[in-house]
Amino acid sequence: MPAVKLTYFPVKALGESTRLLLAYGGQEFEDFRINPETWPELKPKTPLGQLPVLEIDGKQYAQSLAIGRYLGRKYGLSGADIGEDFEIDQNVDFVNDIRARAALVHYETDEVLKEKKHEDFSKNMYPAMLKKLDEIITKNNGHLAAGKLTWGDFVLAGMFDYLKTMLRQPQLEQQYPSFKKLVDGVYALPQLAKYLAQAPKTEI
Ligand SMILES: N[C@@H](CCC(=O)N[C@@H](CS)C(=O)NCC(=O)O)C(=O)O
Repeated sequence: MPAVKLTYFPVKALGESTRLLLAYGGQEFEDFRINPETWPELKPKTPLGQLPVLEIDGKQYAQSLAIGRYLGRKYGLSGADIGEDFEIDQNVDFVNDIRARAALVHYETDEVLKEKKHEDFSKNMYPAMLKKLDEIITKNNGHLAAGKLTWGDFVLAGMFDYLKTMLRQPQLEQQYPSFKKLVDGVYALPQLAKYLAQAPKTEI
């Protein structure tokens, strides 16, 4: 078995999909949750100056979605053909668009502007995007794409708590039960049980 290490901060956010996919694939890995204080020292040694970074037998892989796509192919969680692969990429990118917009607000340092953006996005952007995501999942038998379990489901499940926090919608799953069903379905996969039993519990 290859030597595998996943380096990320001590949260789920953009790192959890990789942890879940590795667990699903039955891959033993070092789950290295770096102390943010020591990050500046490691940053220049990573491919893009960002985390997560997956290391397989000494080779480093960056970008959480590219890693998800790669592990999805490896563990039989990609599309049956290039059409399905496209659909997975498209819908994963859409989820990532929602995350990126919410992150624009969440990481805004000007508090006045932050609240203004939150109000604007909550009124003019999030509702339509979340409704569309609900439609996509409903159309795909409770999955993100291709009507079946794919690596895209792991992306949404892994970042779900982070997304809810950034959207400031702790009750999001009550409004959209389809989201909860998808996320719960991933976390209930028997292949993940061992990882989840020992993984630190984090809010995001
Ligand atoms: N598109 C990248 C985004 C990675 C990213 O923004 N990582 C953040 C943590 S969530 C990070 O490394 N921040 C520290 C820094 O940029 O120095 C991905 O999906 O992997």
